This record gives sequence, structure tokens and C-alpha cells, in this order.
Amino acid sequence: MLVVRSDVHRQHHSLELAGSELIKSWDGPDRADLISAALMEAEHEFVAPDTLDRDLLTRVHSADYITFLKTAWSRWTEQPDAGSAAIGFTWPVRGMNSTIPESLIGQLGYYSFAADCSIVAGTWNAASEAAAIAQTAADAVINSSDPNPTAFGLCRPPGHHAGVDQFGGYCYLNNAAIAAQRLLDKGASRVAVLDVDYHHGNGTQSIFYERSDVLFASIHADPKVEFPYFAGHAGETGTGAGAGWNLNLPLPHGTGIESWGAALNLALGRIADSGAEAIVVSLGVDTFKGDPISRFLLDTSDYPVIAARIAGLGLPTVVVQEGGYAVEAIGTNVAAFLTGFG
Ligand code: 5XA
Ligand code: ZN
Repeated sequence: MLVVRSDVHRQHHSLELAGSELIKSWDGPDRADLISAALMEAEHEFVAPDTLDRDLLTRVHSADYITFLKTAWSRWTEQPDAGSAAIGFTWPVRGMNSTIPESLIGQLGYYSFAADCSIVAGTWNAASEAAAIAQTAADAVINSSDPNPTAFGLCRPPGHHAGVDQFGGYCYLNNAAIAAQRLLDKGASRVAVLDVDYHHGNGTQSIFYERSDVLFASIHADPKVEFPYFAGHAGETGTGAGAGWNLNLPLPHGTGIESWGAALNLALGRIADSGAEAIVVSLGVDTFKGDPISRFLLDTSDYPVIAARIAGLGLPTVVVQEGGYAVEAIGTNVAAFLTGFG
């Protein structure tokens, strides 16, 4: 499979609030490097990303959010007490006024939804490179002469929690949404995004929630007990023109391949019926039984089977990397998934 990758992600070393401490983010640079190494060993074909199309970016994210993300780190360093990561801690919640504040501290809260995600010196470079990787993977599928083209965007940081103007859950720019929008802009009349990460892709859901040109289908841990807690329930089915175009399949902690596979059947059935002309897969391997922050029980041998079932849709497919924190197995798991595409 064609793999789009870059080393720019290494500039991003964020911190997260965990319990009562600021720790190194679970989304460390080793993740993407280990995936690259495993895919090189499996002899995939590698290409570098093209330049990110600014118009594409603003079709997914608001211009004010992009300006905020680009400038937040230099504004942060001008603060007298700037530490090593800029992190939100005051949010416009129920009953408050969500006018955009002038202060950087206020804006960090306005433009984020979780304190597990911070902005550091290399965040913008890495996030915009990840978005360029997703765009390039979509372009590769669009321009391919193969009847069932596929491409893998090795995106880091991941993207599926990022909304139109919000970061959180280690995500800043929504790589899957950028790939989906690119496929639409280049001619697809409908695209499906299938999110198989352990966590619900609240950002992708929110971006397309009122639209019928993108079907969002997600299999994830039940938000009653898992991050992002405030999105991902089965009753969230889309609204307005998007009514019926959002499918959430929440599953309990401890879910193994049998129940997970049954949910996949439902998602694939919905996608097959949707008239989608291409699919974007948000691939999280934090469904793995050894993942340190997740509680599903999939095994390495399940990933090729899952991928083969997705490939069975016979649609042009862009796979983008989301989560997965069992670093000792992350390369093997992603490589195993990609083998399912033949
Ligand atoms: O898919 N999302 C993730 O893997 C990140 C979850 C972060 C929870 N604090
Ligand atoms: Zn995840």
C-alpha cells in the first residue's frame, strides 16, 4: 500500500494533565516512528506529503481557529510565567457566555475541550503536516488508476477528536475530515468515514453532523464510561440535512472481537447502503488488548480480518492513523491491519 509519512511529527512533544500531574502525552513521537519502521520492513511504498491546501483546511476548520493554532505558541512564550506547554483550563460550559476572549489563556479554553492536550513549540508544524499527509493520501486514491485504490496516511498527531474550532484528545486538525472533504471536492458525491478507534471521534462527528454528503460510522467505547464522555451515544444520529447520516455503535469495556465484529457488520451494512463512493478509515489500534489507556480486547490477528472486511466494500479507501499506545505492538498491529487490503 502507498504510505504517506514525514518526520515533522517529531517536533511535537506535548504534555497532558493526568490525574493531578502534567505528564508526557501518551501520543509520543515514538508511536509514528515505530509504525514507519514496521511498514518499511513490510516493504510498503513511501511518499512525502504535498503542501497543505489552505482552502481545503478552511473547508473543515474555521479561519479564526487556524490563526489561533498557528500563533498560540509564540503568544504563549510572551507570557511572563510561560511553562513548557500551553494548556486550556477554563472552558465555556453550561450557562456561561462563549464570546471569544481576547486573552490567550481564555482562548486556550475557548478552542479546546480537554486538558489532555497541550500546544508546544512544534505543534502547529506537526499538526499541519499530519493534515497534509491526509490530503496527500486522499489525492493518491483520487489519482490512482487502480480500480480499488488504497493509501495510508501515517498521521501524527491524530485528528478525530478535533472539531471545527476545538482541540483535545491529542488532536488539533481533523485529518480524517480533511481526507473526506478532499474526496468530495475532487468528485465523490458521498463519502463514508468509518472510525474504528477505541475512542469516539467526536470531532469528525461534529464536523459532519448536519451534512448528508458524509456518513460517519463509529465503533467505540461507550461514552458513559470513556473519553470523550460527552459524545458517542447511540442516539446521536445527525440533525437537519444530516439526520440519519451518523451511526454510533458504543460498546462496553472488555469488548472482544465477537461483539466488536458484530458492530463492524452493522457499520459496513450501513456504509454499503449509503451510496458512498469512497471511504476514509480512522484507524486506532488502541482497541488492542494490551493498550495501556484503553479497555477493549482485540488481538493482532484480528486486524487483518477487520481490514479485509472493510476492503470487501470495494471502495477507494484512505486509512488515516489515529490512536494506539501499546508502543511495543503498535507497528505490528498497524502493519497487520494493512495486510488485510491485499
Ligand atoms: O482516540 N483518541 C485517543 O486515543 C486519545 C484519548 C485521550 C484520552 N485522554
Ligand atoms: Zn483512541
